[in-house]
Amino acid sequence: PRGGEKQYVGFATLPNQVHRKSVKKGFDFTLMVAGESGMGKSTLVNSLFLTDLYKDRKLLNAEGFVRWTLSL
Ligand SMILES: Nc1nc2c(ncn2[C@@H]2O[C@H](COP(=O)(O)OP(=O)(O)O)[C@@H](O)[C@H]2O)c(=O)[nH]1
Ligand SMILES: [Mg+2]
Repeated sequence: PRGGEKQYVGFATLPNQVHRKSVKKGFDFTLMVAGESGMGKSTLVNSLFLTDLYKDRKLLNAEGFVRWTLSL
């Protein structure tokens, strides 16, 4: 190919092909963030992915937690 054009065939470009396919089709992955409560884990993940991962989550109050634990 001429200078600057990307090559999509051939064994030598395998990493480029895999990268291109992942970007096009999407992929699943698991991320674990560990740390004390209030350290900024949720904020970090939300910032990285420009989203609000837990916007629908409701935190229970103390009474709710007791009832939830007893119901397990
Ligand atoms: N100053 C400062 N505050 C932060 C930062 N990241 C998060 N916070 C604040 O720290 C508090 C706890 O953050 P959160 O993401 O809920 O912590 P989590 O319990 O680890 O998930 C929130 O009030 C955030 O706004 C940071 O980088 N700097
Ligand atoms: Mg959190």
